[in-house]
Amino acid sequence: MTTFEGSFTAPELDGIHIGLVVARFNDLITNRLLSGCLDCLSRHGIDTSPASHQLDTIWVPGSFEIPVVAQRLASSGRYQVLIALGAVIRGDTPHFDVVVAEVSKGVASVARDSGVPVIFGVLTTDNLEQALERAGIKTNLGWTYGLEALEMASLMQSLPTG
Ligand code: INI
Repeated sequence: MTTFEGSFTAPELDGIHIGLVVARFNDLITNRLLSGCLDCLSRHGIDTSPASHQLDTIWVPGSFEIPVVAQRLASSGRYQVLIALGAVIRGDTPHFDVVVAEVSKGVASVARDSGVPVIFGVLTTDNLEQALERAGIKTNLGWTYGLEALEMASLMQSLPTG
């Protein structure tokens, strides 16, 4: 029996390329997720400097636009893993369900169709307070998404192909 699991500092992570797709809508939250994510990646040896060749950050207007950009990045062949960061807050708008459905289904199908893992770092909350709690007030899930990205990039490189 062979057991496969990803790690966070493995040699196979040397030189990997990570694409971050970040929604500007609710950027009070998404900027916080992004900084937590970059902190995690940098503490695991990824070059997160402005001159980095390992990391590209692409801003989109809202979470609804994440899948089309993720699809473009995935098909480029440049990235071993993508991270989608967004914040969809229910508030009073029925738009919430439309945006959540589109981004969640879209991100899942990009990952499945391309074979490039896409970390689903889109917060879906009832209100701003819950989003803030998850974006640094209590914990910063951006950090967790960074860790999951490294684990998936490492895991996918260790799995058999063909
Ligand atoms: N986009 C978000 O990322 N979060 C939201 O909470 C949100 N709400 O509530 O409307 C939102 N809407 C914008 C949407 O993602 C698109 O950018 C827009 O509809 C243009 O296509």
